[in-house]
Amino acid sequence: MIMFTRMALGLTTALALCLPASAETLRLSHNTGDTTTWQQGADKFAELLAAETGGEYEVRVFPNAQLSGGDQMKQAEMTGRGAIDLVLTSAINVTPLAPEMAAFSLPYLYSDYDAVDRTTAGKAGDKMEEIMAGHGIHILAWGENGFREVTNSKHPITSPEDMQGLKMRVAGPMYIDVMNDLGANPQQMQWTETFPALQQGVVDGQENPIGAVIIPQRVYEVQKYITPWHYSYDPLFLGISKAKWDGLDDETRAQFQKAADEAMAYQIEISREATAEGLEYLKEQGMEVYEPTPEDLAAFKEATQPSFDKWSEEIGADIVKLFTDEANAQ
Ligand code: X2X
Repeated sequence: MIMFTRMALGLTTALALCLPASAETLRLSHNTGDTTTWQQGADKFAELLAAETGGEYEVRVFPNAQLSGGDQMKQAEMTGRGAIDLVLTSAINVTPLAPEMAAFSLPYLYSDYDAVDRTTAGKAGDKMEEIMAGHGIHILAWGENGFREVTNSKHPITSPEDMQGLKMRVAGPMYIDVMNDLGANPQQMQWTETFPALQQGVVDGQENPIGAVIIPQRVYEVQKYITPWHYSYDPLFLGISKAKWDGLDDETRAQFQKAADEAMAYQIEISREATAEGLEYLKEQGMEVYEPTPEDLAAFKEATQPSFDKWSEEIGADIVKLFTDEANAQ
């Protein structure tokens, strides 16, 4: 009996040595549904972090901004004060907290993905990380929402004139100004409320990236027309509450970093793949695609220049220059 107890104790001790004392659960908030590439990126991070840390950290992913009562703009502020551990959200969502983050999404800033990647990997990205750290969020890695394309239920959008009077759902403040430039009637609305609003005709249209959001959230079921006008780019970032980050030792930080880098590289890859094949898929689902000509794009760009200028002032000329220099570098 004594022998048995000793053995049992020995076993328990051995087990305790190879299993983490107690796994810490971290809550990750994002504001799209559980079918998107955002969710897939978050799940990948959870899986990689558990593997890296031998199960010491468990990440629970909460979609649809559940942790901030459905308010997508509140997630960042809550992460900043440590009420949420991790956040995966897009730049436009944090502009109430850090207006500088709107720099990424200035109308027609980027011509392609290479231009985007130069800024997230360059001085512009570093500057944004510094600014977000000032709001209590340590950015681990950049991901991708993508180029935001316009859809609606009324008619094809071929020119700024076609936007006249359309009731457009938008996510954030800068897009209100851009839609006003185009003569549309913008309305700020939570993403989670947008599908029913489109379905019931409360709004006529919306704009979102094809691979990351439009396809996985089945926007084609409630919208007929799409124009890939690439008017604004929106990056994702995976951020951790700075208080949490500051409390981690160097080894653990390296594990978080590796998991975040790999998860966001994966999230960017699947978003770009889904976007590349996306228009074909949307046609099969019954959507009508208008592919704008270079002249059409020039007209949209010209029409939205007032918002570019207004928001450049809001963001600050130095920061805008970091972005334009890197976006336009060859
Ligand atoms: O709300 C949106 O449009 C979305 C999902 O793209 C963002 O979070 C900005």
